[in-house]
Amino acid sequence: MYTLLSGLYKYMFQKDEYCILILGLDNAGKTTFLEQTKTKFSKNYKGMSLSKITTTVGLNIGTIDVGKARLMFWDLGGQEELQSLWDKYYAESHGVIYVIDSTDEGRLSESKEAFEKMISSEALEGVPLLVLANKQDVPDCLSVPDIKTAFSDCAPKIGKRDCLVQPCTALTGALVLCSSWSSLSTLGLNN
Ligand code: G3D
Repeated sequence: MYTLLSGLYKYMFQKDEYCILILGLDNAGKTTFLEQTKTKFSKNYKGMSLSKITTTVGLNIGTIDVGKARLMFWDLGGQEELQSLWDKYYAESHGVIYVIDSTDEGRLSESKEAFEKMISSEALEGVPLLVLANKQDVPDCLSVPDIKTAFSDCAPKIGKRDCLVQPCTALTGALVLCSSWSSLSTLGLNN
């Protein structure tokens, strides 16, 4: 009887847990994206002032519940010396959000190299990717087609896994909420 009841309880209330990595170069807007997401999806979470966010050094963690899914985000530092730590988290991850600073054309090739190295990892084979072209509020920033063109030679390495590139403004949350989350849903991470 206890087993039956506990099974029923788990079926009704237990959430499926997914680990999502938030990766990208330093200054891309990873922490800002995570803060906006937590503010929107966590009832009692009072977000930190976005103007006080400093670039990720080490790891920021956030958990949100969306429907029957619990999403655990790991926002990893993007400085060159910290990128070598990314692969320690790959085996645990169910999805990757890769954030690009659309205003920083000068570092786009650096970002592409980090992206290419990341998707080349066997541990991430088949893991869905959501690429966010962030800072779309800034006039004359790179558009999604610009970024797709710059990253086009990564296509063979992306292979058959789900991959979407979305415009995003983490600072205001405007596009973060409407497009990024429907994208996660499309990728099957948001039940
Ligand atoms: P990181 O965690 O990837 O290192 P942060 O990046 O989240 O710390 O953001 C780096 C800088 O980019 C921050 O500015 C932040 O406010 C800014 N930023 C993040 N998202 C956006 C966006 O959508 N639009 C604009 N215009 N700026 C954004 P500071 O000045 O604090 O360094």
